Amino acid sequence: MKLLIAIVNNEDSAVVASALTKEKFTVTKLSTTGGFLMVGNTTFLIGTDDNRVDLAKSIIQKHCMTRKHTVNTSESLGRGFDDGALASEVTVGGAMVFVLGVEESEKY
Ligand code: 2BA
Repeated sequence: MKLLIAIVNNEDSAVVASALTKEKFTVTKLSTTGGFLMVGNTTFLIGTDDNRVDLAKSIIQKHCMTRKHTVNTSESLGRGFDDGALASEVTVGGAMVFVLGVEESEKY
């Protein structure tokens, strides 16, 4: 069994959750915050059999878009007030997906 941790843009999260559950994945959706931009994103926890990992990844990839984000002064806290980083543009996602091995999974 594997645990996927998928960090996606808030704007894609509803369609990703819907597409995953439609394919019978069980997901937990967490409200999270990126440490660089300090803006909200969504983290999915997806526990699944090894042979379904590629399907989950392809669903996430299909529904997550890359976006440009202009960084402004009020979002500088996460970068330690680094003046050089202000008013710059970064490319955010698609999605960031980590795949972890699960030693044990039990439901009570
Ligand atoms: P944030 O940390 O808010 O990062 C937003 C975007 O800012 C990143 O997009 C990247 O383009 C840029 N960025 C992040 N850290 C940077 C740095 N130290 N220097 C310069 N630019 C930087 P993505 O790479 O698509 O990441 C989107 C979100 O996914 C991140 O939001 C974070 O919440 C998460 N994430 C990405 N990689 C991660 C990792 N290795 N570990 C944990 N979380 C990660």
